[in-house]
Amino acid sequence: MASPTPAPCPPKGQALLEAMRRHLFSSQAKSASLATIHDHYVCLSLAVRDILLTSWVDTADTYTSQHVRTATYMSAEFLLGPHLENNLVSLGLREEAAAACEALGLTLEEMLAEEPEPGLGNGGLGRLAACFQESMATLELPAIGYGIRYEFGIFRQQIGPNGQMESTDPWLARGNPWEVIRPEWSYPVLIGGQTVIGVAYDTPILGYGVHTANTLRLWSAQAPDAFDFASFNAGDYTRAVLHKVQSETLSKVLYPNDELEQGKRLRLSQQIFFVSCSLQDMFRILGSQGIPVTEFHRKFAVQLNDTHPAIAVAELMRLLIDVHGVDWDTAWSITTATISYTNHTLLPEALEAWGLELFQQLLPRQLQIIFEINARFLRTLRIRFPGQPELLERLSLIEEGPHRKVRMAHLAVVGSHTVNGVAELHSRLLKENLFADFARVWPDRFTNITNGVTPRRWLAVANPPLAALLNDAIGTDWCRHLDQLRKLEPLATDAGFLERWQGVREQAKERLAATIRQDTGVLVDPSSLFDVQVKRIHEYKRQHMAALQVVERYLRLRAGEDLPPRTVIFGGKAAPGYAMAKLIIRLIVGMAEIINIDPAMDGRLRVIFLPNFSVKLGQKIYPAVDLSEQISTAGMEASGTGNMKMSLNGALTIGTLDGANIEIRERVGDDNFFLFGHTAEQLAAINRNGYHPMPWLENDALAKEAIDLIGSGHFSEGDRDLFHPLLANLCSSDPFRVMADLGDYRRAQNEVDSAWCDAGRWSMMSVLNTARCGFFSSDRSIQEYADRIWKVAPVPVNACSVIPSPS
Ligand code: Z57
Repeated sequence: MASPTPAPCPPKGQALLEAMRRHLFSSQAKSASLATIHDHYVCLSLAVRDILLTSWVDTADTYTSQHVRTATYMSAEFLLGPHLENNLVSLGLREEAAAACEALGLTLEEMLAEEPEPGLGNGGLGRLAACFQESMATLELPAIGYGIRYEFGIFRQQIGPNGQMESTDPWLARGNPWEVIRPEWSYPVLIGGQTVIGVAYDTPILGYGVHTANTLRLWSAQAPDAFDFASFNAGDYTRAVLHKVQSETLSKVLYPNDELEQGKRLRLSQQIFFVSCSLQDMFRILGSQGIPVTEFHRKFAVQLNDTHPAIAVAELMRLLIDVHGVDWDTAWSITTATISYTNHTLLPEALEAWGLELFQQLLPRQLQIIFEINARFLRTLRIRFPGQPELLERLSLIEEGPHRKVRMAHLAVVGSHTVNGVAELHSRLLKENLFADFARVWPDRFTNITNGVTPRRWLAVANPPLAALLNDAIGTDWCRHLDQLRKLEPLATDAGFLERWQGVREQAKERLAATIRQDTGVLVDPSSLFDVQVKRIHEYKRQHMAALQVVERYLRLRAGEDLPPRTVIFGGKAAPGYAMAKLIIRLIVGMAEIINIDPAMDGRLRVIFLPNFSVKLGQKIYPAVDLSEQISTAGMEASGTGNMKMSLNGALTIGTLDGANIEIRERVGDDNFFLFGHTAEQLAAINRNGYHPMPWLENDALAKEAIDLIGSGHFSEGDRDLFHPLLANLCSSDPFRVMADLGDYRRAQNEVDSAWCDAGRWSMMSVLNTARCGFFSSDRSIQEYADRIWKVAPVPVNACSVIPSPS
């Protein structure tokens, strides 16, 4: 419990400075004369950590003594981004930290730049998990995040003349001041007949302006102490060490695929590894609080972030039955009362299905349990739907055929009490397509919770000038209650306010221009329209459609057309094995090389590929976006969250009716959104009649000219073959319907050009985007999960002193 009489706390700015000096000596073992910038960064972080430890320890005490119901979020990815600035803002200490740095002859900016980001995720799914952790803490919800402490996060991307090059991300190489190892909390996991130990590493997740600091618990793989002692005794020392290395590779590296399942054995091992450790940890907590195992579902709600942790259904059954002696039926009630599952995609290539052979080798007992779950499930179906074997085959947890597979999505649906999609359209399509049969069986199991993003990182931290303007104009409440942004609406027509708004936007664009200069060497005009598409490179997101549009613009400018100046900025990683995505990057880089030096452009078109898109870089980009490109093929982007970050910071969207774009448009108003493209329904109808891109292309002289120019080698130093795979694909099957949407995309882009020319109106639309985006706070998403799925209530943590409100 927190102490009943709060002790007075020392002034925090002074405490920071003193703690930095102390840590230089006691943690870094250096004098000021030898200290590097990185040493100072570590000292500042440790000083901040000292301050937040009070909240962290008090939070754990409160949760333990009050036996609180707890939400656990299981995710193979947490794309956290740097901690330091976020923690400073949450503690209301940014100004104090800046002052402490200055007292030491440093700047806060150089400290922040030193922090390597924990890139333990690929894209939207991992970043969502990170936003959710922060919102759970801010809403004072008892929660634990469970995942993997990858030693190497998402690869670092460099861009050369041949496109993407990958290198490793050794983010832990210089230590990590934000984690605490808990060797006393480690658990054995049996995989393929060998035991691996998972050791807990805890990172505090601070709530904003509250005393709550929740825990993100990541598992690191270790060989058992007495590892392969038998072979060691037999003199085969090297073999023993090799085995040790093998088990420790489990948490070595994050698989760099977003929305592609490769069926790799190490990946399945990672999944059972972190899921089993997490569930064993929950049993340990239960036991330490004297709660019987049959109350598991009252103590814990477990959210599965996609199917990566879906093995939890079988593993929880195994632990209940084999380890804790519970009977099958009771175990099954507990499991389904505990688990719920979020689906994040409809793309078939992303749906996990593990070959039975591999499963049997690695996890024989869990497979046996899955078979039993399936047998019981199919039995009830046979009674409810007699004479429909095809229905049973479609619903089975096992995919039949020459290579039988375990369908992880089916395991997740059967083992959960609730299944949710991540935007209205996505959740509807889930019920109509992917899970249509399940929706017949259990219509009430399916629901929607639209994604959100945290306004702390994505507004307060990323865009301090905008935050200051908001504080001044509508008060400081928006940061915890993002709906308050509504108060901006009347200011959208206030000339004085619009001028300040413009000033804030210019600052952000100048800042990004400086980053672009540093990272690419290209000078861009901060007064030009910043047209931005940053996200993973994937054909369904259609970066190649945006690229075609840029080539068309280039042709029109060369032909003498008068178009307002634009800077088109791309960023994003391609999975190292995804050739088409890498070719798209290569095309953009080739275009940039030619267009940026063409004097005929006369400063009216610049193309930039910003290397190594990351959370850190995102924080610089999102505030500077004028036009947000959200152009996926309708029905394919489950939600999108970058769309929310941009709109929140005052960007206008050009987008399709896909994912959360639809809900953004509904809220900001159709006058303040550039809509184009076929709807998911229209595309389905087109598909039924057989789609071919040629008829669309034949009537489109400009598109043809653009494709011919690319094919001529204009952007590849005369190489006519380089982009052939991309162009041939577009002109033959065009799986993502680029040609069907290209003409309407151009029309919408022309509307953007005209709208941009009326600067006053553009500013007003920009304000209205921010004003009407409050719904897309991850606080709102988490409130919905807590109320409708987890049934967890806030548990305030007693504060040592009132945390100062942010400046
Ligand atoms: C991933 O980043 C997403 C879905 C997946 O199935 C995998 Br694997 C990775 C993304 C969706 O593509 C986005 O549309 C969505 O906004 C995000 O998950 C968070 O829900």
